[in-house]
This record gives sequence, structure tokens and C-alpha cells, in this order.
Amino acid sequence: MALREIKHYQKDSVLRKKSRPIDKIDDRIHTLLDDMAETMYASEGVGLAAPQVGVLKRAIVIDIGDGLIEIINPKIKESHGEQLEPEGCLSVPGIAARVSRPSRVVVEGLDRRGKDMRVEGTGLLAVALCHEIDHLDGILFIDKANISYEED
Ligand code: QAP
Ligand code: CO
Repeated sequence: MALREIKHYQKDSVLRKKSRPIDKIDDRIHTLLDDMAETMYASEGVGLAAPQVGVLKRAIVIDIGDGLIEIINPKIKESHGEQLEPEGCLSVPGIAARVSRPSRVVVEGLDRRGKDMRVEGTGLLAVALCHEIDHLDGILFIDKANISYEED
């Protein structure tokens, strides 16, 4: 396993590109997933998508404190409700903003063995799933953030 460099959106246009589906899960993909998890934990993040380490492949890792979730070719199959919670991103350091997200999502994809998997997430997990899947389409939370300035 190895740490990978996290790309920053100001400097790296890779974060704006669309990632390609993974059609063959081989050792390179396993190493990618291992490195993504290691990099996420070392950065004290709760989620990371492959384009954040410069790889335009559809893979995400998440750990909101309940253990590691790895999903290859994730797709949102159901979304319900709405929540408006603060988000940050390791590729957008130092910025936090509230984003409107579903309060519950069902995501399907493949696990590292290529087996179909399904994750249901509410609250923070729903946010993390939506945030990481957006990265695979070049979308950042700041694109969706509702930033308003109030006078006092
Ligand atoms: C996405 O975000 C996410 O600016 C993952 O200084 C966001 O791990 C999932 C981080 C919200 C669920 C809820 C950002 C760490 C980490 C920073 C992250 C920073 C240090 C962000
Ligand atoms: Co992010």
C-alpha cells in the first residue's frame, strides 16, 4: 500500500473530468482501492473518489466511522427526502458549505471481488455517497453549495 497525492481543484483539471467505468477488476484496481483507503485515513477524511488521486476510474471509498466501504461503478438507485448539512472535501481544502442532498439513498455497484453490492445510507452516509459519486462526474460540492452572505 502507498499514499497517493491528493489533487486540488484549483491546480488540477482532472477533478473536472468524467471517470470511466471499471470493466476488469484486477490487481491494479485492488492496489488503487488500498491506496485510496490509506490516503483517506492519513488525511483524516471520511471519503475519497479515484479522480481525487488522479485516476479517472469509477471507484470510491468511504468510512464515516462504521468501517470501510469500497464501491466500484457506484450508481444511485433510489433517493428520498432532503437534508442540508455542511460538507468539506480533501480536494477543496479549507472550505466548508452546506449542500442540499437526499436524506436517504440506495447505491448499487460492485465490491472488490466483482460481486454485486448494495448500500443504503441515511444522514452522513447518504451525504458521503452522493459527494463521492459526484466526483466521478467531475462535480464538486462547491458547485452545489448554497453560499449566502447575511448582514447582521
Ligand atoms: C466527503 O470529505 C464528505 O477541508 C469527504 O481541512 C463530506 O473527507 C462526506 C477534510 C461531508 C460526508 C460529509 C476537508 C479534511 C475532509 C478539509 C472529507 C480539511 C480536512 C473532507
Ligand atoms: Co470530495
